[in-house]
Amino acid sequence: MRTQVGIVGAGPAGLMLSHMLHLEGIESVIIERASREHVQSRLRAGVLEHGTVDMLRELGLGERIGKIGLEQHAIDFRFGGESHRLDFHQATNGRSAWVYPQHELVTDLMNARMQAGAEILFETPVTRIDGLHTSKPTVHFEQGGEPRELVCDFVVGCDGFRGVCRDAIPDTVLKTYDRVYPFGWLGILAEAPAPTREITWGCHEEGFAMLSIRSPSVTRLYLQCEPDDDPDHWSDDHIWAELHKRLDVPGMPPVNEGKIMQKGVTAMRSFLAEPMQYGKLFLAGDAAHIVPPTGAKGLNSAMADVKVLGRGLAEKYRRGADHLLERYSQICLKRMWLVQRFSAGLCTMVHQFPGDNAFVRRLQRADLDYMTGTAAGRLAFSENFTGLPIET
Ligand code: RFL
Repeated sequence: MRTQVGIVGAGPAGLMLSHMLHLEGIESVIIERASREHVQSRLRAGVLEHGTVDMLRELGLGERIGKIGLEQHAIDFRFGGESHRLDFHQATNGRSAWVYPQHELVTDLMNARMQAGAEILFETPVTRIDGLHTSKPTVHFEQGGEPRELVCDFVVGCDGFRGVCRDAIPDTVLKTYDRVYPFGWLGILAEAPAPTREITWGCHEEGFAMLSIRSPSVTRLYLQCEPDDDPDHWSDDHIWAELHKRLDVPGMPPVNEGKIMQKGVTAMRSFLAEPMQYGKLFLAGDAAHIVPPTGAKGLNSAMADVKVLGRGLAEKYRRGADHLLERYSQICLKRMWLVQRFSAGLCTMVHQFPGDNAFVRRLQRADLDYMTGTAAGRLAFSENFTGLPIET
């Protein structure tokens, strides 16, 4: 098999890149380890930045988000027994965020690619890639248990944190940065109307909690827990008691209880790999970087990488210009370190770390007071939360 751009992974990064390339008349093949059903049903991210939504609209993918996406103007931070509403729409003169679940975005992308007759191979795990410094970079994969090869001009690793593409960069070249947090998130999906349309964060001295509307009858809720907690150790009664304790404040409607439809624990880490390009290989999305979910940046950062890469490849094929492609890693890393700074900072501000003393806890409180109670604090949060600019 041969194609222009071989893409490993049919997550949001791989599908979006393939869609962008198609609009530019560039051929691609996506090779995905899992089944189509599995890819489309994974419940993950839920909050999109202003720039991500603009990008979806510009690329003809704005219809369903216009119908079922929920535009957000503020976050309600709850601490000290009070509500502190931070209006990021006002602080940024009109920028928003949208609640739009990742599986809906993946469905939009999958439908667009399928309608255009895209070549996406499912249940075909990639085993390795090679030839990255030759004119025939090759993706080796398995199909029905048989070894197969895809020869391309460029290979893009959109295969997530546990993919194989990053391994193709030699240890002497690749530098990784990592922080593992001593807690995780227990996430539930509940058949219950959210008490408010706005995302609510409980910054409580017994642990963080978060609430986000998913639809008029479904709420997504998270609780800080042990990083290796077994979700089955949390009874429904215990979950609701903790959510009430960490999120409810006087004068605001309490958390609504309902049937718990899904329950899982996510560990938390910050991770970044440098460089994001090696020969004819480019890494995009979780393959290159992971952030704790607190800042809602993982999916959005994947979209930012793909925007730069899609334009770079378009310039290369259209005009033979290498300018943007050569700067891909540098452009993405510069933005990504700012995203890491925001995500790690926010994660540290709102969670309880085992062993922290009273002084550290008062500093956390002072950070929350500054962020919600001063114009400078509100602006800094709002610029980052609604999305930093993407240089292309
Ligand atoms: P993905 O989605 O992990 O897709 C990678 C794909 O590659 C495939 N793959 C392979 N295919 C072939 N051969 C191999 N050897 C392969 N190895 C892997 C996999 O099967 C998969 O299909 O990476 P991508 O495309 O970079 O997208 C990244 C996002 O999925 C991720 O960053 C977000 O979900 C993170 N995230 C959030 N991001 C946001 O922007 N806003 C949010 O509100 C938000 N909330 C979250 C989140 C992630 C969470 N979890 C579960 C980690 C909330 C949670 C709880």
